[in-house]
Amino acid sequence: MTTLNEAASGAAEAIREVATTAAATVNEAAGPAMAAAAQETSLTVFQYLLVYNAFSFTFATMAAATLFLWFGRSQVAPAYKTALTISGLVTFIAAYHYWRIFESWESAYTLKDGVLTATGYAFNNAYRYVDWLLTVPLLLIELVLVMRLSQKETTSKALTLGFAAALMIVLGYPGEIAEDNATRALWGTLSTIPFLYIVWQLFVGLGKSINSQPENVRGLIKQARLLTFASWGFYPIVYMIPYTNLGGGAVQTGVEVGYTIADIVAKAGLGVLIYMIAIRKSQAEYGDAAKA
Ligand code: RET
Repeated sequence: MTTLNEAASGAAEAIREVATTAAATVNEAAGPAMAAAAQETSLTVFQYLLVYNAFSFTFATMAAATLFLWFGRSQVAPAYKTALTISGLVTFIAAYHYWRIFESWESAYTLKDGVLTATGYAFNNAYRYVDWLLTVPLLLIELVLVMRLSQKETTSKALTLGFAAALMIVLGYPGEIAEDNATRALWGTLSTIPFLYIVWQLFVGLGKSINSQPENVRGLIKQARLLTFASWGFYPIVYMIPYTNLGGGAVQTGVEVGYTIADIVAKAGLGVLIYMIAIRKSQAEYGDAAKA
């Protein structure tokens, strides 16, 4: 019995040894292959720098817009201060995320002696979606606030538009990170449903209340609505860049730079328009805004 046990444990030991050696060999073989994979990138040096500079520029733009909008609060009537506070919050949240996106881009690649290599650290594009999840509902609320509708209308519009915006972002993310175009198209289509609802609300729903606005701001509010519509329409177009047969590097550059341009227009651009609307409405309703 003892001999049998001894034989069995000896056999087990031998098997363990063989398995360990085999695993070590596999690891040795996979090691250099994995290291080599980490070096590959289809980005050119130009594309890498273009995205790098776009992120850096956008961080500066968002930070500057935040200061402008928050300092601008003192120039408008109390009723419009919240709209400027929120507008500045949107650009503040964006500035933070662009800083993180920039850092993530920096750590994903190294550019040394004119040679671009991937470090193996993944570029994190979840920052973008987390940013949108926070800022898109705020942007819509900002647009509703500056119109100064009745309490009931403000609450119901802010809630339904905010919810639809969050749904649009949550449904878009699985498609954004999908490897294949079919999955991308599926989630993109689902995300388009709340997107169309928002566009319809902006044009039809808010359109009605525009007519009750003071004469001198109607044009600006329409402009703000149009700017929102045009910049928002740009996002799904950028989302579709991977369907083209441009190379991997060009696709990645197009997506990053495209979303970045859209973000500047949708956040900082809209912020400036909101500021102008608030100033004009303060003047129309209170005369000198500073005294109001
Ligand atoms: C996704 C996925 C594909 C379908 C659609 C999309 C729409 C995105 C939009 C984003 C807007 C972002 C803004 C950010 C600024 O703070 C998610 C790309 C329709 C409209 C305004």
